[in-house]
Amino acid sequence: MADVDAALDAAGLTNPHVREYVKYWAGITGAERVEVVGADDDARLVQEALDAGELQPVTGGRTYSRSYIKDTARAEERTIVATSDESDKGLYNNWQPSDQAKENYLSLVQGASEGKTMYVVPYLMAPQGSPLEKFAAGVEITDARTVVLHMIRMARVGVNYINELAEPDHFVRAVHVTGDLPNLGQGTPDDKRYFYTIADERTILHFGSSYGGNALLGKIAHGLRLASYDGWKNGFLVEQFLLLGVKDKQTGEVHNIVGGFPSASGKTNLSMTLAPDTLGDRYEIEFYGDDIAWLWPGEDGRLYAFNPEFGVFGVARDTNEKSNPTAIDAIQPGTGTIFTNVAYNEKTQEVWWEGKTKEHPTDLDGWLDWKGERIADRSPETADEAWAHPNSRFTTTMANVPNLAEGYANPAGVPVDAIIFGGRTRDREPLIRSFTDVAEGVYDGLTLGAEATFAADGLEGVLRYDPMSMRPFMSYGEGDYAQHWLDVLGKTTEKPIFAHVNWFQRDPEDGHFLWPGFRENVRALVWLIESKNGLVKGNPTPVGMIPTKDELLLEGLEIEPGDLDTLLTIDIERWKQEIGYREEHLKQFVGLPEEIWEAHRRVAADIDAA
Ligand code: GTP
Ligand code: SPV
Ligand code: MN
Repeated sequence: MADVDAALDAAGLTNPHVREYVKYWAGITGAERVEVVGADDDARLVQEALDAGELQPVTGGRTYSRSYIKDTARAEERTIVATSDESDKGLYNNWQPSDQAKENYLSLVQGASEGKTMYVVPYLMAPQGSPLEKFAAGVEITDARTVVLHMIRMARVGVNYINELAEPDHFVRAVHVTGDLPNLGQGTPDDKRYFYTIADERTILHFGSSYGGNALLGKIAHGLRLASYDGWKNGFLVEQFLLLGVKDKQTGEVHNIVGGFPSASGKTNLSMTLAPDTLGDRYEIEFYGDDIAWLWPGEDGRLYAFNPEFGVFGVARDTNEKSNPTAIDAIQPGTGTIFTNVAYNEKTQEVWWEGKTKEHPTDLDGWLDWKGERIADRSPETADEAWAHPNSRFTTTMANVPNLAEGYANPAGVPVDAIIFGGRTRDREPLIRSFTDVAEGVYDGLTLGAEATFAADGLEGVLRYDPMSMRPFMSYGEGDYAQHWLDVLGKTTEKPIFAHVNWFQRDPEDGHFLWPGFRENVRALVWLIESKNGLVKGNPTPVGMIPTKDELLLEGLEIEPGDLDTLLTIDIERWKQEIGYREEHLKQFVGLPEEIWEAHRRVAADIDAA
């Protein structure tokens, strides 16, 4: 048994409630040692992980980690929100009574960390001094050293964040036990993985993974899922949103945009992007956040937002000098980046993923694929398999992001000028359409329909609705969620503009993307801001304003004229069909506010009349 008191004393962890919580779980899991960690421990822990073979070295002081082969993405069907109130049950949150969840968890983790170290990771998911700081403190306990190293990059980590809480008992208890990964029956009827959020007790209990959102509990489980429940009860919104500023270098004006796109649909890329060369003299994108935003009505009547995270857990695939030079800079030698499930060269200590370069390295010597298998030994049958897992990622801390906004850590947050939704939609959705009515904006978010991606196990390509991009992170009922959105925005006097964007429309014949995407997406954002400022009029349609060709800044854009025409028009027949699908979708939500139904009927009637 670990001498928990000695470990907590040595680290100067004085908060009595945290001490009690750590002791309780050390007893249950049977951890052999307890160690409190902070950001200062990073270099030592990296070295320990290298020595133990948990990480491999990558040139320039970076590292590589390979997760268990069946543990490479979030497992949505194993993710459960539990509370003591059955009216919290929604369509998507896999609700369970909390007693049942806690009992099952206790049986799973009894003695499960025997012989291991239990790391205690105190963290804060907010800029210090924020009005929402009260909801941001947490303590993850984990039996995986690589999880600690990710947390240090992704969150503010240190004992100071929990020793002096105004309410010492008000922190999130986040328990992570890895489990015996090769024997958990992943994806079988006897699956032993459970990822619980006990929302009304501010407790997270995860078992059976050491990957991403399943294991770095500050990020998705606290920062998104649990915090959205806190937000519902306390008057703020918590969303899977990027947060960026569009800076006009000529006038010095900055307009801030939040964007909800489902997992692996372009939030990191957009928030880190550079304006295309032909617009670069005029516009600049400032990075605040790429995955989560907390939003609240400010005293001046505007909507405010901040990013609770401290780093970026970005999809590696197709990240290259052309698509995202900023991201490439953020993962250079000297950044301390951890690469996960990409291909690795054990001789040269380099990494590679699909789309990093056009062709994979020609000299196969030393290369291992994401499963750790030697590429040079592949058989003709496996020769064409991807080298990197599609959900392979890089983890880098915020300070490495070259376009980081100066005020990213400002506790006051930034005012939000626009809210955009988007996803992978192969037809129907134009490049961008904008609207100003709040109910219509919320309605649009609730009916966000997109193709699922590889960021969740086994779902790639399935068309599904993903309200506000929150489907996997929803913590309470959708009707209440919609009402909460209306309430929060109802408290603002200066409303943001809304837009729906789509970078992923395809040619029905050959499947190519009609829009070149990536840096070119800035053109659509600039149009949106000009439209908010009344500088462009747009072309009115039943589903919002879309840009005319003259209004979009097209200089230097390479695109087929026919493709551009398709991107800027509405297929009314296809939209009529969509309205029927939406009706079925929205009917599933218990207690959907009448305002949302009214918005739906208005849009439907306008489409019918078109
Ligand atoms: P999560 O971290 O899972 O929430 O994902 P995300 O929304 O931040 O997605 P990210 O920016 O990492 O992009 C996911 C994938 O989409 C990557 O492989 C990108 O290369 C690709 N992608 C991003 N933007 C575009 C775009 O404008 N066009 C095209 N064709 N692909 C894009
Ligand atoms: C997502 O899947 O939306 C992510 C990555 O941001 S993970 O942390 O694995 O959830
Ligand atoms: Mn995400």
